[in-house]
Amino acid sequence: MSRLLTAFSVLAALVPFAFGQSAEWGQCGGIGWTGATTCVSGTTCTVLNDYYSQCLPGTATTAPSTPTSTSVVTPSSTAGLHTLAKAAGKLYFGTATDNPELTDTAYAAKLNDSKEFGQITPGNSMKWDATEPTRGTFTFSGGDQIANLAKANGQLLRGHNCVWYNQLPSWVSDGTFTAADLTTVIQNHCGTLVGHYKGQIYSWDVINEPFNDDGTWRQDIFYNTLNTTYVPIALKAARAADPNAKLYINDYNIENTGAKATAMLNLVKELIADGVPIDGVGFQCHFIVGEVSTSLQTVMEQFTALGLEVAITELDIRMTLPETEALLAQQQKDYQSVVQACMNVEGCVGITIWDWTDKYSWVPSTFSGQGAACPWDENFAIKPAYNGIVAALTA
Ligand code: 9MR
Repeated sequence: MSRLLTAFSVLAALVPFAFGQSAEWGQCGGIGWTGATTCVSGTTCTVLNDYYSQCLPGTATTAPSTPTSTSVVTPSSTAGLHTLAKAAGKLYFGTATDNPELTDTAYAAKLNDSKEFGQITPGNSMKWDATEPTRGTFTFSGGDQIANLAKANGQLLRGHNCVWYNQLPSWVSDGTFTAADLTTVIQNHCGTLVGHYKGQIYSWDVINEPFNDDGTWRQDIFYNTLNTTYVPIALKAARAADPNAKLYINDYNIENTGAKATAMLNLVKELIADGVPIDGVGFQCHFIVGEVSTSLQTVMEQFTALGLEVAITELDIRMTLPETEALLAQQQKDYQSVVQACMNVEGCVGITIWDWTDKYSWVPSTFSGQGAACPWDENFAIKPAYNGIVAALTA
């Protein structure tokens, strides 16, 4: 390995500009890497592991050293995560994906492996901006691509999502609506979207992220125009459009007991009391290494006690880079404990990770300096986290 790196450095030194320079956060070295090995000014090429060096902000105080992390990880089971989840009585182990990634053939090959993933969620292509960019004009090509993939692979499909404050086209987010008008807009959007995929979807995130972290309602176009009534309006439209799809409300930071989880519980109780269709609550589980919820099982049980199902819908566990052996070991424990919480709750139907590889994780572009949140690394090699999941699925 050090011989490889040395050869690389010599080559890079001889032709310093031959490959151009990598951008901040870009790759700048590692086994098999043939791109740029120098970084733009203000960043330093830092060895994160044998396979990946990255342009991190700042100037190096010492030369990059031989990495201590990432010995090759041997899977503790080769059965596949979905196969193990099924054997343990769950409906699925799945992953989010996104349309641009599907042109990466090595990525697609793993995604299509239904032993590993028995369920997929489109990360973006069923959202409002993608499906109804102008009022009354629907475009389903991106969503259809993922739906067709799920069908071809025999994977369950999770619809994501009907009503969310984010990724709205401006005609919705900046529109001026009467309550009656926005009611029609929501009914038409949810009805047409859910209706288009009728019979193809296991569950829909009908409502996504309705609450602020303090448990108050998020002030968006829907709440500001319709107060809380937008929730039953959307759920009823979805039910009418596909009576067999499980209808969910999905959110983050409801994984710990507290104001936000309580707000969700109260909403669900009210919906049930009012006879509004609601089948499940999704726990996104975007966590940080060393800080995963310790009350996830307890909160989930509060919802299953009401007769609902629950699911882990967007699991990833990020860390401050660079990754180290210690962080990866903690991440393994964290993945194990989160998956174990679902295993311990009968009504927790399955677990979805928010993409399986660090190569396509949303984390680095959202949280500067953080990443490595997925169970597979950027080169599609499993990380210790994978064995943490296996341990929970086979406990
Ligand atoms: O993974 C999605 C990413 O590609 C988008 O840029 C982002 C924009 O908001 O949305 C990401 O997915 C989010 C999901 O739809 C809802 N929960 C949080 C997810 C991560 O941001």
